[in-house]
Amino acid sequence: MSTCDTLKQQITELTNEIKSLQEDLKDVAGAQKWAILRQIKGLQGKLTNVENEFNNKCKPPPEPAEPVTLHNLTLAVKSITSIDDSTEASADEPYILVVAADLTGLLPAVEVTLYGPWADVEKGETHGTLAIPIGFPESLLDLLAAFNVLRRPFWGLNNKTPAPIANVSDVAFFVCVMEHDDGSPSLLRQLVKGASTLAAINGKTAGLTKPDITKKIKEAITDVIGTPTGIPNYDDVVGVQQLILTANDLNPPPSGIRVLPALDFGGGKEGMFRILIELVFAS
Ligand SMILES: [Ca+2]
Ligand SMILES: [Ca+2]
Ligand SMILES: [Ca+2]
Repeated sequence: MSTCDTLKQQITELTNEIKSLQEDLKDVAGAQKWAILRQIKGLQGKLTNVENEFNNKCKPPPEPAEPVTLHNLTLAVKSITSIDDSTEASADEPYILVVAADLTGLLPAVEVTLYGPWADVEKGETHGTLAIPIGFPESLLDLLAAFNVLRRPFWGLNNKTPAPIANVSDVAFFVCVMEHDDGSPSLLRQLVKGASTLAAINGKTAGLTKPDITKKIKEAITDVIGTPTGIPNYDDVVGVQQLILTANDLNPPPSGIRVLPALDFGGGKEGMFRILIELVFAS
């Protein structure tokens, strides 16, 4: 008889013994009752020990976890809507910087993608990004970008290739909305990229957890985003928000395309803008 069979038998015997003593309780009183109760308590202790031993030695190994299916996907800014305009006289010219960080490598990788500025955005208007036609020659992209805000993905980090996200905590995304005046959006992009890359690498080499590295990146962005990049009228910060994905976002819907919940920015004198982010599954 195997150890497990022996233990199983002991469990049955102890359980039956306890049951029959509990039956006996009905017919007795006083000291006799207390004696039986003590006996039951002792047997129950033994039963627990045997059950624990059985569970440790004899439980079948857990089923291997379902292999996680990784999907290649892109994330990009789909549109910007002016809910309320800024207090300045002329139409707004919002632009967006998206900071994307992959925290999985030995050293984290960071890219910052610039969308816009959109010229002449009035209250109530929605301006979309232009989806790059499939097979569009890469050599002509800059030409296309001269007249349109392109829907270049901010994920994968090469602004091009769909890439998987195994776990939502493996990545950190921040969306920064600016209002263009005399500043330089491309210079600000470089400043934000430098600061957030440094924060990510410092956090990683200091042994911080992914959520703590994410916090450090956010602090670095907050510190640098208001840097003047042109005079006399500095570009204005409308807002900075973390884009948080849920595990469910990573499951492809039947259409393969998911628009994430809207992100609203501002509400003060720099206006209020609503940003939509599109997640497209390539596989
Ligand atoms: Ca302004
Ligand atoms: Ca402006
Ligand atoms: Ca300004």
